[in-house]
Amino acid sequence: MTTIDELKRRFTSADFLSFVEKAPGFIAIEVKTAFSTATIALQGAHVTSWQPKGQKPVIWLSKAAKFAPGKSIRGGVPICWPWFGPHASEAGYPGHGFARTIPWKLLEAQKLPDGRARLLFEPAMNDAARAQWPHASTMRYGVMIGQELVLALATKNTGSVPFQLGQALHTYFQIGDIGQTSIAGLDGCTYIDKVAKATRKKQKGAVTFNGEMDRVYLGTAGCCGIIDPALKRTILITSTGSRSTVVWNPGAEKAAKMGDFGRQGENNMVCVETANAADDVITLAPGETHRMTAQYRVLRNG
Ligand code: TA6
Repeated sequence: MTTIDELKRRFTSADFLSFVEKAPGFIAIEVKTAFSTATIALQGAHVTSWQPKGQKPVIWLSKAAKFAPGKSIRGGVPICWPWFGPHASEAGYPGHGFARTIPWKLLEAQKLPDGRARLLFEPAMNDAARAQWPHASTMRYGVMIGQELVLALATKNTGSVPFQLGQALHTYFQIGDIGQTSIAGLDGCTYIDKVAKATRKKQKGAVTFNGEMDRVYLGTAGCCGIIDPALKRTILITSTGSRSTVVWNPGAEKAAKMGDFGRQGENNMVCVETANAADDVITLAPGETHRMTAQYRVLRNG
């Protein structure tokens, strides 16, 4: 497990980084650039904040989020890997895979000539993870912090047989008021409606919210926008290597039951997840690498 002293020693010259211990054994990396600031927990390489200069935070983090080894963090950008949702056959395996609750290693951190910061992580697989994922693979996760936030997840099959890969960047976005918020760019897409017995429906127009919503949009085109009149902005989401977009808001009743949403947290967040899930799960051939990226940019509206 990486210690904070080891990080400070390795990245002494990186004046754009600072390392904090949010809780015993729970290290976070604070990144400052001319364009924006970000925080990344080493567990799960979990981006927990990103705030462009002059903007309100773009990434939502529950005020009741818990920072404990092995416990998923409510908010930020949980990495769902190497499966999305419940495991296909093992009910006892963790929902959304193990990547978000195991320790990761910071491999590299650079300040680019244009002022952006680029960090590269890889998961420190432990015995429990290997037991749940008996496939030869490597995985790298890149985080680019600037006027935009760019996340890149690359999985390589280093074995001799194909395997199925499900994944999502399960991003919680901060919004002013879920009741006024809409999502453009999914019109005409088929989705699995998980709050209606997983029936398949077709999206008509923009996505609007009225209580719990949990949808897996299939065959999506890699560009959508969260239109937030309350905060007078649109968050533009573009992706590559992703065929699914998951849209989730738990609604008041489910959020209250989850216990780590904070008071009415569900009013100020929406998950729009860049994913490969359900019909869009990837089959990775031996030697093949699959790369999925998500890019977030804030456009002011007024
Ligand atoms: O992405 C939506 C979803 O699959 C919902 O069904 C809900 O379970 C959410 O993820 C949060 O899951 P978590 O395991 O982080 O509580």
